[in-house]
Amino acid sequence: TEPLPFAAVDLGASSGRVMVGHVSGRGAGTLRLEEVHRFPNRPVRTAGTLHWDILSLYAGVLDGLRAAGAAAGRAPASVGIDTWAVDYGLLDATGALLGNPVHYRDTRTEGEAAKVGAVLSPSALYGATGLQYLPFNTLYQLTAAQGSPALGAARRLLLIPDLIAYWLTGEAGTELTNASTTQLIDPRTREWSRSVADALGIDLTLFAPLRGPGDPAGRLLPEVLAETGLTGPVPVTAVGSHDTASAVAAVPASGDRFAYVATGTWSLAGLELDAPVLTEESRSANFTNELGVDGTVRYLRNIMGLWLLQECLRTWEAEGAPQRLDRLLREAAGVPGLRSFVDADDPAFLAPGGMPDRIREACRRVGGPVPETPAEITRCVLDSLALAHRRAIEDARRLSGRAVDTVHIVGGGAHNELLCRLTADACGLPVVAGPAEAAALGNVLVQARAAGVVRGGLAELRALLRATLEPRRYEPTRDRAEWDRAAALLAGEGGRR
Ligand code: ADP
Ligand code: LRH
Repeated sequence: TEPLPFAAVDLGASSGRVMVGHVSGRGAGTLRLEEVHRFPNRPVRTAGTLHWDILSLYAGVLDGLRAAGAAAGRAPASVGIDTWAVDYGLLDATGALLGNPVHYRDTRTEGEAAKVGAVLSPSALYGATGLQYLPFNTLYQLTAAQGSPALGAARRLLLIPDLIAYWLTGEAGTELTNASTTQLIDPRTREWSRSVADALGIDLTLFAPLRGPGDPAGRLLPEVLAETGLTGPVPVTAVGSHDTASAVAAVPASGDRFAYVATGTWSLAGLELDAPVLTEESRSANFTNELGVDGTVRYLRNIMGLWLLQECLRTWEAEGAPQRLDRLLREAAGVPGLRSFVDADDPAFLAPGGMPDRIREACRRVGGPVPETPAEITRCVLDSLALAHRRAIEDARRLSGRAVDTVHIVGGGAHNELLCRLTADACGLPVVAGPAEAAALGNVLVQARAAGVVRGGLAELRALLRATLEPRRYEPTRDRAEWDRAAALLAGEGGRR
C-alpha cells in the first residue's frame, strides 16, 4: 500500500502544468499533490488569426512527464490530461495536424449565431444541447470553418486534451465531459445530437468514438517513453478532460447544498445537478448544462473571470508600468469598495487588448466614478466578479430549485483572499476556498479510482480531499445592503444593454 504516483497534465488558458498526485488507499486513503513543471501558455496571432501554440504546449507536456518520472523516482502509474474546453485540432488522412488550433477568443465566429439561428432557433438548440450561448462553442467554430480547405481535408477532429492524448499514445478518442462543450451532445442521453449536427451540416464522423472519465486511453508510445526517459508500459487514462469537469470533481464539499466557483481565467459559477435544466427560463438566463464526472451535470454560467485582471496586467506591462499581483491586491483591499463596478458577463470583454480602457468605458456606462489607478481598477474588477458570482449562484438556485448553504471557490482565484472575501459578502454565504489546483486533483483522483487505488463515488473522493486539504473559510459580513444596491443597479444596466 505504498502511495502510487499519478501524473496530471492540466493545461489552462494562462499556464500549463504537470502535477504528480501520490495516492494510497491505506485506511481512509492519502493524497499528496506535487507540482513538477509549469510553463506559460501564450497565444500567437498570425495573419490575423489568434492561435494556440500547441507544439510549445506539447513540448511542455513532455518536459513535465520527464520531471514527473524524476520526482517520483519511477514512471507514473498512469497519465491523465485535462485542458480548457471547446477548441480542437484537425488531422488529415495521414494523422498530420492541419494547422494550429484556433483560439476561442479569435473573432472568426462573429455573426455565426445569426447564421445558425436561421436554421435552428435558439430555443430548439438549447432544448437539444442545454448549452449556454457562447460565441466560441465548437458548433459555431465548425460552421465558421465550413468550406475552408483545412476542414475539407480533415478526417479527424480532436478536442485539445484528446489531441495531446493522441500524440502521446497514437489512439484517438473523444472524452465525454469535454465533448459536451461542443454544443453537439444531448445532455439527457449523453450521446451526440444527430439532429443538431444534420441540420447544420456538421459531419459527426470527424469525431473519434466517445470515451468517459476512467476509461483506458492507450499507452505512451515508444517515442514518448524515449523522449521522457520513462520506462513503460505507462497507461493513459481518460479523466474529466474538460478542466472545469476535473475541478468540480475536486470541490471538497460534503452533501449537495453547495455552489462552486471555479476561478481561473474564467469564473465558472453554479451547481452540480443530477439532470440538466432545459427550460426556456434557463436559456434566457444563459445557463449551461455541461456533463461532469459520474453522470453529473454542471449547471453554471461562464463569467469573464480573472481574465479581466490578467489582461490589465498585460497592458500595464506593455505600457512600461508593470504591476506585481500581490502588491496590487493589497492596495486594492484598501480602496473603498463598490464605488465602480461593471457587468463581468459582458461579451465586450472577451477579446484581448486594452482592458483598462474597456473597463473604464464600462464604468461610465454604469454611471459610477471611473477608476483611474491600477489598484482602483483591480478593486473594480474584483467587486464586479463578486457581483457576478452572486448573480450566477442566485439564478442557479432559483432555476434548479436546489438549496445552497456554502460556496466553494477552487482554481487559481482561491489564492486571492480579497476575491474570496468579497464573494462571501456579496452572496451572504460562507466561502470555502481551495484547492487552487482542483483540476489537477480531480484528474488524479479519477485516475487513482480507475487503477483501483481508491474506491467510491464523488462523495468518497471528496471525503479524501477533505481529509487531506486545509481549505480557508470566509464568513460573510452581515450587512448586504450595499451589495443589494449594486446588484440592482447592474440588473438595470443589463436590461438596457
Ligand atoms: P487557468 O487554469 O485558466 O490558466 P488558474 O486556475 O491557473 O487559471 O488561475 C490563474 C489566476 O489565479 C491568475 O490569473 C491569478 O489571478 C490567480 N492567482 C494565482 N496565484 C495567485 C496568488 N498567489 N495570489 C492571487 N491570485 C493568484
Ligand atoms: C476554463 C474553460 C471553461 C470554458 C473555457 C473555454 O478553462 O474550460 O470551462 O468555458 O475554458
